[in-house]
Amino acid sequence: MSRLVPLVAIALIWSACGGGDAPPEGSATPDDSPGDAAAIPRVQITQPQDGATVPQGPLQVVFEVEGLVISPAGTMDEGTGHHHLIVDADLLSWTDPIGVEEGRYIHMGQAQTSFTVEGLEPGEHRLIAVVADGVHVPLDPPVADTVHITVTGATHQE
Ligand SMILES: [Cu+2]
Repeated sequence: MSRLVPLVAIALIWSACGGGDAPPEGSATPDDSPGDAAAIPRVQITQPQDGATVPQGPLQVVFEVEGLVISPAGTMDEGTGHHHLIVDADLLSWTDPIGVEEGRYIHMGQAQTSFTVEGLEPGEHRLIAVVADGVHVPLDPPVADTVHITVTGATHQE
């Protein structure tokens, strides 16, 4: 019976974002574009940088992409997606919609390119950026980045 829980969660995410009944179009696109390696989409967390030590307090996380267009949730055009930030948690699936959990699984559904994380305790933390499509399914091939940071407890000690 526990299988029902994730299904319900997915259904809620779907309806909450105005997802309609767009049919999947898995194999409709012929792969006739070899030599496109330079255009592979990528995302990078540009702030904070990997390995950074930051003071405790609100932390602005900034995302930059190449090779795709950041669009609001619900947009299903090819080559578009929106940012997701996963704080101290794992991406649970590359093929299912990313869930919503305050402070852990965060959707930038209005095409934001930064997000301010609050409440990080002193210590090590991991931030994962994932770009997903209009219904929150991670892009294929994956567009993701991970940074590890350390939050210090002592602020303004200079
Ligand atoms: Cu999303």
